[in-house]
Amino acid sequence: MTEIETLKADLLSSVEGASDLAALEAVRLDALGKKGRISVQLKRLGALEPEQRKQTGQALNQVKDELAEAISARQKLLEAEALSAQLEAERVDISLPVQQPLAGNIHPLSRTVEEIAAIFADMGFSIAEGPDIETDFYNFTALNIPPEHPARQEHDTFYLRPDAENVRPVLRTHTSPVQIRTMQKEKPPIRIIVPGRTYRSDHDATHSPMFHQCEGLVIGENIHMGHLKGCLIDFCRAFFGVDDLPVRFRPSFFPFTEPSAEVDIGCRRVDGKLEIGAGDDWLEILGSGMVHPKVIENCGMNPDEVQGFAFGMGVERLAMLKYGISDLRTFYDSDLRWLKHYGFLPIDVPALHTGLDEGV
Ligand code: 2U9
Repeated sequence: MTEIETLKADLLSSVEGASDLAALEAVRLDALGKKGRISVQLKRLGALEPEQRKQTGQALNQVKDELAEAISARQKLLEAEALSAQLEAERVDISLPVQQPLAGNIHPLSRTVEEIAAIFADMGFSIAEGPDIETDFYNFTALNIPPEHPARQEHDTFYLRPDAENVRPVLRTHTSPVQIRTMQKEKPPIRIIVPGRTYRSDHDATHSPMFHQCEGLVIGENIHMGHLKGCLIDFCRAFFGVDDLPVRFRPSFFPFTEPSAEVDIGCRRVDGKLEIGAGDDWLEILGSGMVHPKVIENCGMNPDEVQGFAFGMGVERLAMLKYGISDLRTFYDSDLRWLKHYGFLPIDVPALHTGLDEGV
C-alpha cells in the first residue's frame, strides 16, 4: 500500500470512528486544517519532480475529495442521530390516559320536572314560580279553605313565628298559592305549570317533610272538563311513553275544585313488580278538577266569564314510578353512588325537548 493509500485508509477509518460532531471536526482539522496531514503533503508538492508532482497531486486531491464526501455523509448521519436523541429525550407521551374532568349527574327529581315541563311546554304552558314562605291567605283562604276547615289540620302545616301584626307565615303546603298570585297579576288566557318545593309536617317511609309538586292551571273563556281530560290524558301518555295508556278519571273532592277527579293509569302487578301501560289494575298519579267558582272570584275574576281547570302531581311519586326508585328517602340522602346510579348525564338532554312527540 502506498503512503497516500495508507493515509486515505487511516483518515476514512477515523471519519467512520468519529462518534459525535466534535470528533468529526477534529478528524477534518487533522486532515485538512492548516497543518493537516493532507494540507502538509499538498504544500510539499512543489519540491517534487513535475511528473511525480502531477501524480501525487492528483492522488492527494482525490483523497481530499473522498474525505470531504465521507465527512459530509458522516456529518449528516451524526446530525440525524443527534436530532433523534434530542427528540427521544424530549418525548411527551401523549398516549397517557387523560384524567376525565368530574361531571355531575342530574338528580332524578330535576330530570322528572324537566320532562313534565317539556310536555306541558309543547301544549303552550309556561312555568310560574313563587315563594316557599306564604301567607295564610294565599295558602288556604284564597283556595276556598276557610280557617276552621279540617284541611288545614290534614295538611300538617309548618307555621313560622308570628310577625308584628301577629300573622303567622306558613311554609306552603302545595304550590297552589303561585296560581292565585298569577291569577291576580295576569289576565286570561292563563296556562301555567308550577313545579316547586312544598312542606308538610309528615315524616315516614312514604312521606318527607319537604317534597316536590308540580301543579298546573288553565283559565280562559269556555274552558271545560273536556279540556282537562284531553290535556291530562296526553300528559300521562307522553310522560310514561305509552301511546295507548289507559287513563281513568275517578270522582274526588278538593275544596279548590268542583267537580274534582283523581286520575288513574292502567297497570298490572306481576310477581310484586309494577308494569305500567296495560292490565286490569289502576294506579293513581294525579289530582285534578275544574277551578271552584269561589277561587276564581277570590282572585278578582268573574266565574260566569272565565272558567278553568287545575291539576296537581307529586314529583317524587312520578319519578319513583318511572325510574323504579323504591325508597322515597333516598332522594334526599345526597349519596353520590345513588346519584351515579339513578342520575342522568348533563348532555343527555335531547329527549327532554321531544315532549309530546315522544311516544304519542
Ligand atoms: C288553584 C285552583 C286549583 C290544584 C290541584 C290537586 C288537584 C291534587 C295533589 C297531587 C298529589 C297534591 O302532591 S299531592 O299530594 N294535588 O290532587 N291539586 S287540583 O288545584 C288548584 C290549584 C290552584 C288556583
